[in-house]
Amino acid sequence: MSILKEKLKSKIEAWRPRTSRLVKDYGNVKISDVTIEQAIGGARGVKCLTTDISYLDPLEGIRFRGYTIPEVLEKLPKVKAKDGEMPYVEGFFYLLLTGDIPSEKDAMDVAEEFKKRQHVPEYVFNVLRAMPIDSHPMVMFSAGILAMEKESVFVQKYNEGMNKMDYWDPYYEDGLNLLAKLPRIASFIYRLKYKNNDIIKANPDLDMGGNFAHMMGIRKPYDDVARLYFILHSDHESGNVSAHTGHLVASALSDIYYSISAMIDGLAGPLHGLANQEVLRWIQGVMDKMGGKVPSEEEMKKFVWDTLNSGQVIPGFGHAVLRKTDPRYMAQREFCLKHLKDDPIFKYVDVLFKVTPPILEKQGKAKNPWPNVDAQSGVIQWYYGLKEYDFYTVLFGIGRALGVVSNIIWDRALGYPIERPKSVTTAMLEDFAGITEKELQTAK
Ligand code: AMX
Repeated sequence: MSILKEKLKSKIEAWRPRTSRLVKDYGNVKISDVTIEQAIGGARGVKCLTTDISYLDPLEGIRFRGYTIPEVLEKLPKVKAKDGEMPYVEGFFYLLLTGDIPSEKDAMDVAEEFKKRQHVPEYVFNVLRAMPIDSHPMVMFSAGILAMEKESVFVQKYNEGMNKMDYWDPYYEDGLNLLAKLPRIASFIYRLKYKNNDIIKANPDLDMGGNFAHMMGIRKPYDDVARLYFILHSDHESGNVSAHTGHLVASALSDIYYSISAMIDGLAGPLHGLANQEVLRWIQGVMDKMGGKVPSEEEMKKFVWDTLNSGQVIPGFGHAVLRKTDPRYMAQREFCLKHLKDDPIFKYVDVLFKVTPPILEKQGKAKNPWPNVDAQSGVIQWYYGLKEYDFYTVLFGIGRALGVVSNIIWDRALGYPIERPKSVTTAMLEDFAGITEKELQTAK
């Protein structure tokens, strides 16, 4: 058994009594109320999911297994490659799954596991080649993942008959098999779609981030960009659309391939992961109008107001939970200030950072006027030559899969049941509100 799996097994065994005790002895303790606004408004703030992989504080931002982003970047084993300053993604996955900071040996052991599992069956590429070349890359990514469903170890073991307590094991096998293949599938889509089908073979000596950069055909330090990007986008607790979708689908014991394909579909919405491509599209629109010149603050304010006045959102700003600047934004901003501070698009992003929050505050609608992760990520990709911005959400998807796979393995390990919240009707809500039949008739 690998170091990671051995460690995970002991963690699961130690954790199970805590969950069982809470359900058995304290199951009736109330942790949240639900208002009518929450029942209609997307369950915002209702505490009804459990995860230990990450926690999102509205003011502090995300912590992965209790560690802030700067702590994660500082504590995890760093890539030894020349000029590398980012940690191994594989070591980060060890942290997500076990809750412990890995030693370098632990991280390298996971990297070896990923290398062993990275081969993608040829039929996946055939499926992708058969799709219309103008399909959105997120559609292709989701389809490529789903095409591999027949490889599921869980389905095979389940059909043979297995104990519920052991479900996590084949989910772990499926999860690692899938994660190891995602960079290959994603880079294949990129090269097929945008680089004239000039596919670059994997380099078995490289780690996940390094190999991804190699297969994309983008030079250093893009390997570090990939590592940072995958880590930052991995997890944002359980309630966001992509994480929740993955968890929900897997709760029906649909295997990892179904769950992660569905997760990708949820991520593809413009209010969620697609916002990173929308940010670049918005900036490009402004650039066209400005003839490439960096707008002054006054000029940028006008563009922001024009977008708002036409009833559209400013992509990359606002958040359902956060109430301050996203630390994932800040980590990428720091990277930009170090590596590309004179880049024209970074200057656009910088001016937007200054002018947008006060405008959103003045407009008074958005509960959080501050930038989120997506406001900054596209500019880095663009700078390193990845200018096909409809591909950006695929990068987000690779990262998000790390967190969602970790969550799903733990869901099965702790025996979380099939998810089934309860709906009510509008009439029931009116009844809760004490609105009488007479009032309803008068309102007509
Ligand atoms: N620009 C303009 N209006 C905004 C806004 C923005 N960036 N953010 C929120 N608002 C508006 C909402 O559309 C809503 O308007 P309405 O009352 O007319 O429907 C109002 O402010 C209240 O919304 P909220 O409670 O502050 O936000 P929410 O929880 O409903 O939605 C989010 C959160 C992220 C979808 C929203 O802020 C948004 O649309 N942002 C722009 C898209 C974006 O950047 N998405 C990426 C988020 C991060 C991620 O998941 N990757």
